[in-house]
Amino acid sequence: MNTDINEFIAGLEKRTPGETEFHQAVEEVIISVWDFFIRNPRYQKAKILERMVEPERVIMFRVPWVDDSGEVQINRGYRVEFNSALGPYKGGLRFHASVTLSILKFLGFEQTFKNSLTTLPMGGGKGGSDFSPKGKSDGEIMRFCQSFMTELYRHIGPNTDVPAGDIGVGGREIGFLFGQYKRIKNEFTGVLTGKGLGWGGSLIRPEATGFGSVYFAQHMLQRIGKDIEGQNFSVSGFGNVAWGTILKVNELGGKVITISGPDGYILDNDGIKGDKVDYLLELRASNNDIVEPYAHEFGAKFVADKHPWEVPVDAAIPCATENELNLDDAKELVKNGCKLVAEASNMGCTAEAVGYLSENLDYAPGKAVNAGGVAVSGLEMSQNNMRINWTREEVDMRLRNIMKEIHETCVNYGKNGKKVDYVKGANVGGFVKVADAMLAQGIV
Ligand code: 2IT
Repeated sequence: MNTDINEFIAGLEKRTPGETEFHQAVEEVIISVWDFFIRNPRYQKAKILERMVEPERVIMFRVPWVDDSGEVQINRGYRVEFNSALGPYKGGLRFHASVTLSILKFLGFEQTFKNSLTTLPMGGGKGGSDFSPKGKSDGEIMRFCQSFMTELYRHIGPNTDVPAGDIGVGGREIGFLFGQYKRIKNEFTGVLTGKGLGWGGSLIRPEATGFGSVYFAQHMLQRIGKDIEGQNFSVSGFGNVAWGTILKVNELGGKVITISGPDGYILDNDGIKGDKVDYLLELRASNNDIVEPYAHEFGAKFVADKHPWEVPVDAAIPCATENELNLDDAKELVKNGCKLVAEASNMGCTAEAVGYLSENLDYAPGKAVNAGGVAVSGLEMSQNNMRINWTREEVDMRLRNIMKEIHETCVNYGKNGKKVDYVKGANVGGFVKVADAMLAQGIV
């Protein structure tokens, strides 16, 4: 039996060579839950951790499509069905040139604990493709989505696996994917979330990841006697998560002064508000994947090839992608007086940055902070199954309650004297439910 954490990690690395992002995500969880695991022989005996780090199923497939010039293109499609102990596999699809099996395994692994934290009945999964929407026409995106779904449809279903969006997959892509699923299966079901409002989508789903992240940050701040109002925030990214985050920070009286893209970051000391927030949607819809045009449009400063973490702020909310904030960035934030980092991106901080931030300010990990997105996906599934639509107020009230409960779970499992170890809180809180369900369901 495995009672040595280093042996456990070495074994994992040996079985999954080169999957560095996956190793990073697993190690963080293993370190958090190890004591708990060792103290509970029934988990050890049933090899719960060993089973948890092995996806239930990995599907990889060819996605051929024809571009606008008539040339045949081949991409690779994936669905990692990680854990179904708590419900149907649930998690987004990512379309980005950087997508690898390692990245989707790390995302699917984290999704399992995140979904557990939401308290809703959802297992964990993730999928996507190395297809890059950058520079593609709407027609090309549609043909790619149709080809992708022509293979994926046989593996998913409203009670089996319910994908949604992630980086590179928004309302437009979900529409194309849903249309093809419906055409092949001749079934109108809630097989995807993030659907349009007129055809089965939920109010607040587009805003949910950002709104939920700010609700979570608000609880973190309130615990240390502060509030959103009057605070300056830095945000990275300029997609759906950044957009929702900025809307909610503004509503609660804070100010967001940065966004970023692969080309660099924008510094707008007047605050990103009003029309400027709507402009983010235009930037994303253009498929160019750059933020510099914002500077020309609104007379703000553009800093090429840099991350926004060098800007002095009270709080930072990373909203872009994994490992977007490293140890040097963490030191810079702390040096400049930042008091809080609420990670809205999945594994946005490197392991070294997490260590440094946790010691020097209040830091919470993506699987807790950004769980509002998948939580409202869960609410979309409920509405689809009941064939009703909840009001904006109803969905928002449920989202607020879920984020409050996730914060309480983190405090319960992560309290350490006056401080809260949000990493431990989120990991142990997410783990217990999944582990107990796996125990109850036998060796499967
Ligand atoms: O990382 C995430 O939680 C998502 N991309 C959302 C997943 C979902 O099923 O809504």
